[in-house]
Amino acid sequence: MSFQLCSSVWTNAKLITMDDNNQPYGLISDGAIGVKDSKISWLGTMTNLPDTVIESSDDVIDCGGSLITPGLIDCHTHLIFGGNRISEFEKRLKGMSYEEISREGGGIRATVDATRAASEEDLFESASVRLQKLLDEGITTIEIKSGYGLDLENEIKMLRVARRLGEEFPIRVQTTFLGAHSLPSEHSGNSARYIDLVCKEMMPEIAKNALADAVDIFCEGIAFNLDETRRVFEAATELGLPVKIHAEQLSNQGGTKLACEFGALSADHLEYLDEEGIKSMARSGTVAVLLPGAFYFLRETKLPPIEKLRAHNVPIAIATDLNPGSSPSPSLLMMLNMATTLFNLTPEEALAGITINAATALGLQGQKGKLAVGADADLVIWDMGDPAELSYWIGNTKPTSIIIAGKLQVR
Ligand code: DI6
Ligand code: FE
Repeated sequence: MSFQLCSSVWTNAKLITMDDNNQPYGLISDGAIGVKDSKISWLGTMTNLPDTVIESSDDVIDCGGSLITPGLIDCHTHLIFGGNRISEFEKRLKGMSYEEISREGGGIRATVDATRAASEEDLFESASVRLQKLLDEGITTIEIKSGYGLDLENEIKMLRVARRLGEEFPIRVQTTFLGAHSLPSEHSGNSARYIDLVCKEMMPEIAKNALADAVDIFCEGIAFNLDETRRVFEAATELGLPVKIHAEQLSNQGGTKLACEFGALSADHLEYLDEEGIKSMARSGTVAVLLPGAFYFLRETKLPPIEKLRAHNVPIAIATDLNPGSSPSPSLLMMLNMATTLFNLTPEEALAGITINAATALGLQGQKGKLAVGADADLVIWDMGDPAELSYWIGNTKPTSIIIAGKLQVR
């Protein structure tokens, strides 16, 4: 037998590589892609596909002209939580605002109570149901935040569940410590003391146990201010953890600019971001993660500054923000549709937002989010002729096949 370059090869496919080849979507229209040992080992046009590759592969799958995209990436989720916020949703429908509910002690704090009351097993079970829905849609990499425990024990409980999801599901899980999501009621009126706890006790313990891949904070009038954000970022940097931020979601506090000083991977939400913040993102290579689900569900009317982000070449990612309060949607493809209809992204920009740019937002550029030799063999096959179709349907779009780390997922 000749040297085996690929153990499996998919032929006659439209490859949506999302890799720069001067074609929209990095398209290779009559392509083939081979994998070996969990990586992409060959990729090109059918014309250039060597016979020896086909002859030496264990498996050759004819795609009959279907699309193949990189595995999709949801780079901002709060997948793990107890309970739900249906009654709060009803209050908001009657006119109460998200901020009013939060100031009354509802909102994030209500989910903190329910998450603290839930066992690790309960949290694993409920998060598994949501994760399966994302997997069924072709999501092969996900970021999961803590932030509903808000004390050492419960933040660790959430992060352990996130790590276990990464072990028991084929999906790659990146975890984020979001201890500074909201001030827990037992620290009411003493934000400085809680931030002390986050920086001096929680974060070092979490880092020691390798439970977090990054650190996040909610910088907002109803959450933490710039000084507190700086303290959290300094502590994270000290521990060698990259940072990201929930910023300018409800007001312009300047959190993005500060995050960029710390080389943040991403700044997320950004409806109220100003030009100064955009310029600092361009300088630091920070990804703008836009969350159309939260924009829609909170009935926000101020659009994120898309035109200016484009003008300054800031990479844009799109994510579900899946959480019980502001974005209860386990569908990244629904977000793709909303990114085009609500935020005026082109279908190509939107798809880059859940592939190549989402990979960069997680620090996984080169490895995830594109079809290229040497990248992880996470592929999704779609019975579609045009990649714009991915953002065209409003929900319930399913791929034909999902391959993760070179392995076909049996569903
Ligand atoms: N902004 C959000 O949209 C989520 N967290 C945040 O900081 C919402 C979290 C929640 O309402 O439970
Ligand atoms: Fe969020």
